[in-house]
Parts: sequence; structure tokens; C-alpha cells
Amino acid sequence: MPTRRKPDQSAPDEVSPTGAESGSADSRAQSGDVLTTAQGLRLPDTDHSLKAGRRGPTLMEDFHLREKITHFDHERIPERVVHARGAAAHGVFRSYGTKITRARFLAEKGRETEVFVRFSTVLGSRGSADTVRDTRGFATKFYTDEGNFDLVGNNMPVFFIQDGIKFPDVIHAGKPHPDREIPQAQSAHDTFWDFVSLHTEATHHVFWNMSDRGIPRSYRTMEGFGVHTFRLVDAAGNSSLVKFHWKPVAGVHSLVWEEAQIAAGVDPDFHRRDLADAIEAGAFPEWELGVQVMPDDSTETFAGIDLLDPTKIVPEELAPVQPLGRLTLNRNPTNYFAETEQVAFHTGNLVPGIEVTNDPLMQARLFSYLDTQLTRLGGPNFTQLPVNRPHCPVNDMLRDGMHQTAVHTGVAPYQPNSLDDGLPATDPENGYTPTPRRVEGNVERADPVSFEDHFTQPAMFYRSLTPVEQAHVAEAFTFELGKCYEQAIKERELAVLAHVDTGLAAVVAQGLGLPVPKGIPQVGEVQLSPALSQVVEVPGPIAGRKVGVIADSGSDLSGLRTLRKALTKLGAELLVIAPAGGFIGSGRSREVVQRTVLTARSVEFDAVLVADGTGHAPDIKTVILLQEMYRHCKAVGAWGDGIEVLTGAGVPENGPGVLHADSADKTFTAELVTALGLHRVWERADVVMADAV
Ligand code: HDE
Repeated sequence: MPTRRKPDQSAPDEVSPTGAESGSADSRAQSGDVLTTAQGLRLPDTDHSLKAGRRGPTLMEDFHLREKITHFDHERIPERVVHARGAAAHGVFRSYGTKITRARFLAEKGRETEVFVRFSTVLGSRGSADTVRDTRGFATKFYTDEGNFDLVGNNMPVFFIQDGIKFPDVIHAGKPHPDREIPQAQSAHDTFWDFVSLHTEATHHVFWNMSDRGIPRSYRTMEGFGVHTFRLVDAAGNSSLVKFHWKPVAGVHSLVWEEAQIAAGVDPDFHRRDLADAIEAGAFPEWELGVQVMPDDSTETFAGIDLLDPTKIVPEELAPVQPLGRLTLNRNPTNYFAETEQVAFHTGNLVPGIEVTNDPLMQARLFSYLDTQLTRLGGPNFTQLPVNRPHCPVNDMLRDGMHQTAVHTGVAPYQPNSLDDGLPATDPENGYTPTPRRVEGNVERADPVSFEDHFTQPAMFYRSLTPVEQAHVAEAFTFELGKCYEQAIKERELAVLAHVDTGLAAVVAQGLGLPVPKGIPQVGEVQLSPALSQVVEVPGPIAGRKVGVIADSGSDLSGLRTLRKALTKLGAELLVIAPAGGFIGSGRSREVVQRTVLTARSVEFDAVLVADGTGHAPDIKTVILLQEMYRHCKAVGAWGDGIEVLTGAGVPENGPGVLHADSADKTFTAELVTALGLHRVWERADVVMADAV
């Protein structure tokens, strides 16, 4: 059910919103009308401290002042050491049914499981911008009836390191410099490139970060990956090796780099707002969960690819993704801190039928999550917080500790016991028992030999992209390395690029004004994987997309309404952009103005149109808006004499993806819907690219 929008997100309204909705049954805060202390004492005044005379000193006995300030002093908890900036939502997962695992939430067709999903950036602090170039976290907590299962994934299928022991190294290199603490939330600096140019196993992940995947259009248009290989076990005990994938129903789409940069300034909350707005508008974000299935034989490889190496993917052409179920995010959190901030994911939260493998990155993660949460959430009882609590019975023997909120009954929290009738007892039949697996070998600090190939898969990734996407990769490398001060680092990274693709290395070298590295053997021919490209030829759904219409009181408002009706039906939103706030038109045909030319910027629209009859001359802000739309390869258009405003702003009349019509009729609407579904008009990018590279 769409809920009322919060004041900072809605169009000017005739009724003032009344603020927060009531919390869940767990929430006792703010539920009454009279202000009290934490002890429930009613307060007559909260603005004046208790003083000895109006001009006198404050009294120690003012317990209200002390409680208020003390609580405030302790409002902050440590932010996550990585993935500090996030946004989340509640939802439901519906299983399609499968025989491949006995995990009930997947095995039983039609079973519904409640979930909580948190998306995040990796490097930035909690207050950093959403649209920076970075990997995104995609962490899902399934509250299954067999216990919580957490799929703590990313929007990229590979990782920078093959062994968890290097995690502090890669993160120290990516985080801001220790002396000035800049730059924030990005990898465009010396320490990052110093590390990855020396540590070439990071190359594959670096290529994904430098591609359009590093700047998603929205959380709703991101793929998700479990990264590691997992082991699924069926009811008869047969096991398979799998890789998890989340496929967004809205398609996989990204921003263009200039948009991402502008959004970081004009709307640092771009992704967070987009997720919450879409859910409030009823355009529920959806993904299909699927798995690539590989035999669980003793080789732990598939088609020559080492399945324990998290810097490698299995191309979808070799192992297609088999759908398991559908995730729908349908409810925004009620309180950011209580839910999004306090949620604690852990790769060790598993259910029968889902097991880990010996991937050395995964093994280290199994230790790290619980460990970090003990500090971040202040002790061992964070599993009792509403967002972390399993939705099935919990009968542990864990007791006491900081912030214990459970009132445990019984006298015998130990096993074996007779005083509590021997309960709770273990369940050898249905309890979580990992499939027996043989482990042998010498104790040593070393990798398998196959982990040494660092360049073949980056070459496959890069060469599988379309020319426009490749140009974006080249531009991203040129930008990021251009922000480094040390020449030696740039030169070393150019040599890494030359291993992957000499053409790419040459373009980046040219942009940096450095010599093209010579004599470096480039990876030979590789099997391409077209599934790695995100450019689409068939229009996708447009739910949650935003169309701005520039109009004023003289505009064809009935045409505008026809257009809105058609877009709303498909889950997209039409926003009116006018010279000033308030309303345009009068009487029953009055329209609320959602953006003014001063507040509108290209980044928040997927298309911008000019309505017929829009009389105001294209002022500089309107010109910037329309030109940015054109430059960012998004649909622009006009009907009637709105076309004059468009061409007056310098948008080429016959430019690709420029929609012209006499009226906002069915054909015009259909053209718009197709353009939105294709996401971008990449023909324009070719022009921009030819100029730039
Ligand atoms: Fe994490 N990671 N990670 N990570 N990770 C954390 O846990 C860690 C890795 C991922 O929204 C931390 O509660 C190690 C890969 C996500 O709350 C911490 C290693 C992948 C989130 C941690 C990795 C991830 C985290 C920080 C190398 C993708 C955000 C706060 C062995 C498959 C979860 C916390 C959320 C968070 C450790 C590598 C995904 C420190 C040691 C690979 C989505 O425990």
C-alpha cells in the first residue's frame, strides 16, 4: 500500500503531512501525546533548564536536563568500517520451488519469506554521497522458518582479493588518505591505485568498478551477486556448487559519469531517495534470485575456472542462471537507525541446505561479521533487536551480557540438564549439519596455482562490452588515474591495462599524457560473454521512472494529463517543471508544480518534455536542463510549439532520441515509453565519445 510521503519528498501539497506513522508493536517510542522522561514522568517544560534564579547557574538536581543531554551524547554508534552508507527496505521473497536444495524457503513452491535488504556503498562514510564510483553492497536477510539466512552480496560478481587476510590492505588503500582524510567515498586517489597496480589480482574487480556498474542508476536497476561459490544440498544429501545472482526486473542500468558527479552535489541522497520514493509510490522494486549450478566434484572447477577463486566469474553462457524465486521490496523502514543502521548481516547465518565452500575470502568473512558487530552494536545481544530477530522460535542458551532485553525463564541454561527437563534439546535429524567434506594438505601460507591468472577474465569482461561501454571504462580509468599525483603509480597501472588490452592502455595513456607502455604481452583471444554488457536492444519496464514536463499556465495541460495517465498506468511518474512554484492553470485544470526551473536538474529525470503552449523563453536554467538531458543520452522531446523551446535551447531538431509531435497523442506516448524502456540513446554517446577519445 503506498503511504503518505514525508514532507521533504513530496510535491507542494494542499494539506500538510502530519509526520511519522506509528511504529510496529515493538516500538514504544512516540506512541502517546504527552512528553515524558525515559522513566515515563510527564514533563511540563523541555526548553528551560532548572536554574537558581533566571540569571543563575544550572542546578545539578535537574534530572531532566541530565537525562536529555546524556542520552544525546550517546546517540551515535560506530559506523560500519566498510559499507557505512546504506539504504534499506522490507519485502517478501516468493519461491518458485526447486529440488536443488532442501532449504525450505527455496524448496517449497509458493512459500513466502519476509526479508530485509540493505544496499550500500563500500568506501564512503555514513554521510557521503550515493552516486560515487564504487562497488555497491546488496545484503539480504531472509527471515526463514528454519532461522535467518543472510546473502551478503555485492553488485559485482568478483572481489579485489582472493584471501580474506588482505581485506584490511585493500580497504586501507581505498579509504581516504590517513593524513588529510581525503578524498571521501572514492577510489580516485594515489593509495588505491598504488595498491591495485602492485596487487594485480584486483584487476578484474577494478575493471568492474571502472565500468558503468560502478555508477548504478538506482539500487532498483542493479544486479546482485553472492560472489563466492556456495554449496547447495538437497533432501537426499546430494550437493551442487552454485553462484547466486539477483536479476532486477527493471533491467540493469547505470548513470553516466557526469550525471553521477552532478547528483553527488545536487542530490547526495539520490539512490536512497529513489528507493524510498519508488516503494511509497507503489512501484515496488523486484529481483529474481537465481543460481548458476555446477557439479560438486573433487576438482572444484568448472570449464577450467577455479570455483574457489573470488576474482573469477563463470560466464552465464556456460552455466545459465536458473531462477529460484522473486524478491519484492514493499515497505520502507519506519526508523532509519533502528532498522537500517542496526541491521547485522553475517555470512555465517545459514540454513539447512545452504553451505559454505573453502573459498579463502569467504572463510575470513565467516569470522569478521560477528566480530565487527560486537563492537558496532555494543555487545553480544544485538540478535535481539527487532530487525535482527529471527521470525522463528529461538531457544538458545546464551545469557546475560550488555543490553540483554530477553527475560529468560528456567534455571538450567546448560546441556545436559535435568532441572529444565533436559530442554531445549538438540535435533540431530533436522539440525544444521554440514555435508561431510574431506580436508587434507600441508599447513602453509600459499594459493592454488590457478589463482595466478589475473588478466584473462578482465580481458573477457572488457572485450564483451559494447563500444560505448568500453569508452566509459577508458574515461573512468583516465579520470581516476588523472587524480593521482604520483607518475610512477599511473605508469604502473598503464602496464596492468596493457596486459588486459593494449588498445585501452593506449587511449588511457593518451588521456594522461604518458607514453603507451611497450613490450607487454596482452591476453590472447578469449571467449566473450555477451551477458556482461548492460546495453539493451529491447525496451524494458518503466516502473519508477521519472518524466519531467516543462510547462506554464499557458501550456496544454490536458495533453499533460493524458500523458500522465498513460505513464502512471505503467508505474512511471510525471513531474511538472514550471518557472515558479505553486500552481499553473486554474480551476479544475489547475496543476501542482513539483519542480521549478531553479530546482530541476537533469539527473533526476529519465526524460524531459516541453508542453505545447509553453510561452516562457528558455532561460539559462532551462537551457542547461535540456542540454544536460541531451548530453546524458536521455530522451527529450516536445509537442506543439513546445518544440520551439527545445530547439531554442540548442537541442538538435533531428538528433537521435529527440521526440517531436503535434500533440501528446498515443503515438507520442508510445515513442516516449519505448525511449524510457531503452534507458539511453547511445547513438548520441558515440558522438560525444568521438570528440573525447
Ligand atoms: Fe564484507 N564486511 N567483508 N564483503 N560486506 C562488512 O560487516 C569483510 C566482502 C559486504 O549492509 C562488515 O557489519 C571481510 C565481500 C556487504 O550491513 C565487515 C571481507 C562481499 C556489507 C565485513 C569482506 C562483502 C559488508 C562491515 C574479506 C560481497 C554490508 C560492517 C574477507 C560478497 C552489510 C559489518 C550491511 C560489511 C568484512 C569482503 C559484502 C567488517 C573481512 C567479498 C554487502 O564485517
